Amino acid sequence: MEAALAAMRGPEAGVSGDTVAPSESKVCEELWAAVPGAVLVNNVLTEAECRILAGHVKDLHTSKGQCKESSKPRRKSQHHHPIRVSHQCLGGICDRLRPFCPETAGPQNSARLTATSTYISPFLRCYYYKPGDFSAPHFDKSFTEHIVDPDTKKKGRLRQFSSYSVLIYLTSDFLGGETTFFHKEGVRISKSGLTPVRESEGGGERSLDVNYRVQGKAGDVLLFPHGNHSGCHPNPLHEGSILQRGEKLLIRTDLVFSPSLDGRKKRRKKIRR
Ligand SMILES: O=C(O)CCC(=O)C(=O)O
Repeated sequence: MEAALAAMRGPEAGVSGDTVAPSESKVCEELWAAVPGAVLVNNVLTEAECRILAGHVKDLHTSKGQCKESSKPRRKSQHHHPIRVSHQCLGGICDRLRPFCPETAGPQNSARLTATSTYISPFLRCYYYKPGDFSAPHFDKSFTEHIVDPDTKKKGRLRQFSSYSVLIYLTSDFLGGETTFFHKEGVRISKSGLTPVRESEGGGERSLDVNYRVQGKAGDVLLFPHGNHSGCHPNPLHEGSILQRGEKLLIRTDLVFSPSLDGRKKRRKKIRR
């Protein structure tokens, strides 16, 4: 996986001489209206790159076996295995996606995208869905990293956090399996804050009101907001809808932001007032 990602170069060329020309998808205005902050970018990866990465995702699933339900169930279904790669191997995809990424964590949050080559989290969740598989409705959680005092081990200020999910679609030849966003007005949320209550009561996704469906194709990348940091876009309720035919493979990661000194000063001033 690491080598396949490292082989991806900047926007001008993919592997085996194929060129990529990432561009905002035609559906972007509609998508943004339904899910503020979301952007679908087409042609970020070439077909060859998708084939190679999909092969690695499948190998990972073969070597690690079936995804187990976690002992602390977060969702009814999870069809991914996580892996950690180096920041260096993500340089090519960072270059290709940069023009489509938000500068700050949210419209009213001044935290800035971390350095050019490290703003995509190297923690990758590799999904492999087969017919009948789905990811139940949920909210994505922001990861946070604090400065830790080396002596006391106490957590200090926030060093960085994620506020966007990144879905890299690797296959197209499937039916169903959309990334579906729901209206969340009136939906009761579980104590964890990550799933609707109805899911655990057995109602499932069928009781939710669909807001927008994204049918990602191989090479497309979907960015959408997540977490609950102040000043960020609302966190959309979504699912990986049930796959009817074929195989859906994708890699999910996050965009990472660093709180700006300015933002911290402003917050301190507000507190003092
Ligand atoms: O499979 C999908 O389309 C969605 C995956 C998902 O919901 C997630 O990674 O948070």
